[in-house]
Amino acid sequence: MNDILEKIALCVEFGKINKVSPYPPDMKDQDGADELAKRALDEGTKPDEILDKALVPAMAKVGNKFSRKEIYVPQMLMAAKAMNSAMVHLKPYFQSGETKRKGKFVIGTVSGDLHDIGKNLVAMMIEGGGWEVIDLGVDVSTEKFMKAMDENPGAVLGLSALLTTTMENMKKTVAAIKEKQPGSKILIGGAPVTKEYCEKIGADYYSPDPQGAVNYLKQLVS
Ligand code: B1M
Repeated sequence: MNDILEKIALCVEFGKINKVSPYPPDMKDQDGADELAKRALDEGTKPDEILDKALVPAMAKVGNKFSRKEIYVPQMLMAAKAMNSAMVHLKPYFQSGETKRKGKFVIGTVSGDLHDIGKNLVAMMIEGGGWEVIDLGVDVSTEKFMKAMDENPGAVLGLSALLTTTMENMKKTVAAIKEKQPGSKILIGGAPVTKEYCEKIGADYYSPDPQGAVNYLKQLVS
């Protein structure tokens, strides 16, 4: 890997957003993911190379450290922010169609549920994994999920629920989507959700954490 890609990867892994960002203290006054991604593009590095060789592996490292409880939510959010600051420069290329994404991922927190911290982490990690993420937000009705899936054929659907009461709405959404689009893939997660519940409601996969979600999507397209 070339020097600038290695530096971008380190910035993302350790949450160095830009030069003025004081975090992490041992990278103070150094360029962050923001400046380095812009420079890499200016020097002719392809956007998909920055994504595949720097951002994706760095976010995978972050996800694995989080799964192993070596880092916690704040560090993961800083890493995701650093990744987003690089993505700002890459997005125009992806949006113009010049560079292809791996696929589309529609995500939301189910109806009645306002918790979005975990859902946002999953969305960020999946975006860092090279997917286009359509984030419908919180308290998303079955109808809204169905509309988004209709508008984005072939998209994988992700449902998050944090309350035992709203898990029931997950079941409703899964049933409605599977009836209309039997071939669609649905991934579910959230603190009260389990593998057994996933099997019971006919979703395709349960992941306890963002990295598991990224790995599931990765194997869908490999
Ligand atoms: Co709420 N809340 N809350 N809350 N809240 C919980 C979930 C609760 C366990 C607290 C408790 O009582 N101990 C409890 C639920 C009890 C239950 O149902 N069994 C609870 C309750 C009761 C409530 C209210 C009803 C309280 C009230 O008003 N009486 C109310 C409900 C509002 C509503 O949604 N309608 C409520 C409100 C809130 C706040 C608004 C104040 C706030 C949410 C702010 C926000 O999200 N923007 C809040 C918070 C912060 C929490 C706790 C403290 C933290 C949740 C969190 O963000 N965790 C929570 C207690 C706790 O968990 N310690 C609690 C960190 C986050 C990174 O983890 O979301 O689990 P998590 O996501 C993980 C995994 O689950 C997974 O990846 C993430 C990273 O590892 N994951 C997925 C998540 N989604 C995934 C999707 C996937 C794959 C993996 O694929 C698609």
